[in-house]
Amino acid sequence: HAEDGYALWMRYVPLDAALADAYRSQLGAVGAPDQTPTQHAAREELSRGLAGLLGSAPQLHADAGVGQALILGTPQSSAQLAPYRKDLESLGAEGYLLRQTQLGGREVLLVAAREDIGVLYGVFHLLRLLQTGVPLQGLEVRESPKLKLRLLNHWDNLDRYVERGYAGSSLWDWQTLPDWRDPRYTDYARANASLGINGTVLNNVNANALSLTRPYLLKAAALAEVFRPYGIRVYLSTRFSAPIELGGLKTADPLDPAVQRWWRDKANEIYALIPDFGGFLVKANSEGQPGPQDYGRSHADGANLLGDALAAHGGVVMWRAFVYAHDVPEDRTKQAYGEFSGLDGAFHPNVIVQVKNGPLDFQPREPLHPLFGAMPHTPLMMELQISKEYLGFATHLVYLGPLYEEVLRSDTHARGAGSTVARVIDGSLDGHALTGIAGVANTGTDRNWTGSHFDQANWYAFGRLAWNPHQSARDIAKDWAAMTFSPDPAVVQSIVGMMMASREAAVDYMTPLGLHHLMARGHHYGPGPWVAGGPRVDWTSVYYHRADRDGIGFDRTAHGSNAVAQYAPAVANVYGDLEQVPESLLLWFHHVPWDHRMHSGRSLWDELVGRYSRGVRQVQAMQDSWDGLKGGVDAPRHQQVAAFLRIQHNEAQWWRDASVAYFQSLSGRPLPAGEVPPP
Ligand code: GCW
Repeated sequence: HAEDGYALWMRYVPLDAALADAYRSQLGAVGAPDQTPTQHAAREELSRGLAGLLGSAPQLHADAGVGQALILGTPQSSAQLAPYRKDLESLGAEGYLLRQTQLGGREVLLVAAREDIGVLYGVFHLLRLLQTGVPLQGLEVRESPKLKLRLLNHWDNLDRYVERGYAGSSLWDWQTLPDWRDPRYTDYARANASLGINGTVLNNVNANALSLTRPYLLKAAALAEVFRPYGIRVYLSTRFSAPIELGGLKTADPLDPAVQRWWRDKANEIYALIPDFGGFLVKANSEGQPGPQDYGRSHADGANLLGDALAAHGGVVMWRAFVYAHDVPEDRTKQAYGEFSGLDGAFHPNVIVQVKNGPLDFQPREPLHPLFGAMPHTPLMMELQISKEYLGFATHLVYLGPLYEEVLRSDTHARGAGSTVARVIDGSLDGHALTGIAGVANTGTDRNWTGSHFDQANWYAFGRLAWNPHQSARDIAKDWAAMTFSPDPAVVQSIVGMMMASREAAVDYMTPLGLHHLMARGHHYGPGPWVAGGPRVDWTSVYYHRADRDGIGFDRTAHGSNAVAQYAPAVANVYGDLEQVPESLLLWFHHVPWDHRMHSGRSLWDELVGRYSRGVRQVQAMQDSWDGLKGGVDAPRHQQVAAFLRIQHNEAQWWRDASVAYFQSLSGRPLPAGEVPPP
């Protein structure tokens, strides 16, 4: 059923007749080798796509020959592509070329690559062009990924509960693996390959050591086999204390030879079962997880222990920088930098440090993480959250493309202006070959994969930006809307308009002007700016907003926690200066009196209330746009999105009213006229 969302952006529904005719004449007979599983996958996808879009499957020939209009392959697999060997070499192991050219006096379209996986990526690219109605005349596309590791991180537990997951249970049915390979695993691999995602960490970073036992490794090996033709490697989150829990050792001290031997043996066992195993992801000494500091060792000691165990096999360690201690001596946003910046250069070559986009925790808006640009001798990858833990779960329509784009384009100034986060993680700023990005997956067993139709866009946008972090969130939204809903330009325009405004709307009705972590305790859904007390001060809201009768905001300037000093001077000077800080981050960095004059001329208090109201109005505007799409979008999906928007509208008002009432109890100021309707 094309309307239930299962097909994601690979719906391949019939194109407009004139367009289909034009394409058909250019794509009739196809030469595509069928010797390897990846070649097979490319043929299958092409057939499926063309059959759906054009109404008839192409004639597929295993040998490229005369008269074929479309030729798929590598210089090895297709003799006709041999002259392109040098050119294709330059595109690397995963790159590809789409080119319309003359061959034997005839027009042909080439989907060519150095390796089979590039051909599969090229097929997905070609199908995207057809789905979005791009003419093939004179086509010349040269693509290769800007990042090496393009990964999903699943926070999936072995009992199939997904931590911070809002789309059902884990896709991995551990109980029936390895014998039963749910066809959905293949569709998962297709979806990822369509974006160029080339790895998946199967289990939660809050890891259960059992995932490293033989029965679970056999299950992971079965998944790896399903994913392999699609260029996707399997990785595992590891529990640092596994040598104790599984190996019966007395310690997990990284400098202990028995511990080192245990990890080496474990790595050997894994690679015997999964020869292309990707490596380990580790959360250590954070939120109660075990780690090297338990033995007085550093993060580098811990990471290098695992790195050394994997090195002989070509595996990598992704060591997370999301750490904070139990006793909070100071501003929590400063802790990761405090623990890691001094270790720059101390990590072994197959270790990469995985840093969240911002210094706190996946808030609707955060400044860039200060570690970006601060560790030039260490490869850093970025972790984004696709699952909307702090952004209304799967119910609220919030397109995260603009959030991702904002951090990627943020300038660290580490090597002067233009030292963007994108250039830190693509390795170009400091000359690193090991590069990467990870997204915390939003997938689950829900029929539509992500819990809502629009949350598919966040998986999509993450994947496209992982391939090339310099792309535009708006362009990506256009492709997604055309492929997922309708290529009709009016429909696309309206949907893209909704998507592009949606993130700022959520910021406005949840945490405007740089406020953060005001969600209800624990589950993080709905407002809780009053949350105080409890086990940890940095799990409360009052710790972050610091509102009182005089003002609001967290002073992170030199007069306060001085978190600004963790940034390069050019950045610190802007953020630390009340006159220069962007208003979007004002209360992240400053404690400001309620009567402070804002750019609008209004007082901070009036502006704050105004932002909450603007967020609600924006949701209303999304509802209006969506109502206008009745008939342009199929009824089942239209109805569900409309219902979710009603929920979002109610809850945006809930956020506004609860937040404004709470802050008013502190500010003691009247509501500005016309902003909040009387109850
Ligand atoms: O965002 C917080 C989440 C935790 C998560 C942690 C982390 C996996 O609330 O659920 O644990 O971050 O990233 O480790």
